[in-house]
Amino acid sequence: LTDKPAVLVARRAPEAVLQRLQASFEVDYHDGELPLPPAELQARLHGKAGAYITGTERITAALLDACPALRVVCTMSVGYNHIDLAACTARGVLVTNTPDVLTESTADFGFALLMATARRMSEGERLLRDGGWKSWAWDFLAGSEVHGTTLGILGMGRIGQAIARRGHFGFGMPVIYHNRSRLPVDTEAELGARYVSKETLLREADHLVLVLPYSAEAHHCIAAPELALMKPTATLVNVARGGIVDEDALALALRERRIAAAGLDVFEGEPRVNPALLTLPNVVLTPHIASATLPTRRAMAGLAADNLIAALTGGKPPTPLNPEVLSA
Ligand code: 8YV
Repeated sequence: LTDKPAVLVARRAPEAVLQRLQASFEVDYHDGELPLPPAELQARLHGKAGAYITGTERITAALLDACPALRVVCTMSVGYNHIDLAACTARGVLVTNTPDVLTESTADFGFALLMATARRMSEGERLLRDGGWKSWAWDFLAGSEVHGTTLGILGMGRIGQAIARRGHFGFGMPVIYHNRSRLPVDTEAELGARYVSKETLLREADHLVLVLPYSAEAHHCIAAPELALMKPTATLVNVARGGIVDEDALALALRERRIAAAGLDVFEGEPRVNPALLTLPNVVLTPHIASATLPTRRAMAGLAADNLIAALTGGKPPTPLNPEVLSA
């Protein structure tokens, strides 16, 4: 018998992180790449004080009610739309996420996806691998310009600002953005960013990057009417959550060339991908890897562990989402 708190580590974690957790806790470890089915997640969380999860395991009010011993949920992700935060707060369950440590690598990937999409990299590689590279023409695989064109950002949080910085300083791009709230004037000046309405953003962006958190309000906020406002030469990039975009409407707009191309790292039903997207030439599709560098993933896992250890050993969790439960 041990007096260490019991926790569930619900997905494979880096070895060093697991060892730190095992030093502090009685760890029930799901050493797998697939998420636990919801019923098994609930069964294994029962009686545990803490949960170390990723961006996939859903934490619902019903699950919380079935696991009354649970005091803290630490997700190894910055997004937390998979967690019912209000239900956690109402039950005094602390929730933590992993902001900041993934900002720069996610912005790198967002910009890379923009480049790959505008410059038709996947299409070119597919053609080459399929033996279709036979000739040269002046417009062979000619794409859209990136440098000097207008970069639009929907959702100007930490990652949005990091992408804006890359566009402004690296590629001489005028930046326009729309967000729930305006940035301070000096931050706008530093990023060369201009606040505009959502409609102006859609109309004026040459490359539009979605980096807003997912919520009921953000669900399908890019659908047919929004796509209709975009330039036929524009590209759309999504590194946020799939549910922000109406994928059927997007596939139609891409097929009819009402926008030029899209780069998507996230999908509404992932890991399932809408078949309408899979057959289009003018898309770059990646399997939700915007934060996937080893240093960043280690930092995210380490921060999730820091939060879990602090929360259950009387320390101060570094990145709480509902710090009010700590003072209750
Ligand atoms: C994660 C993410 O890879 O942080 C997020 O919100 O979407 C990604 O960085 C994913 O959620 C796994 O935890």
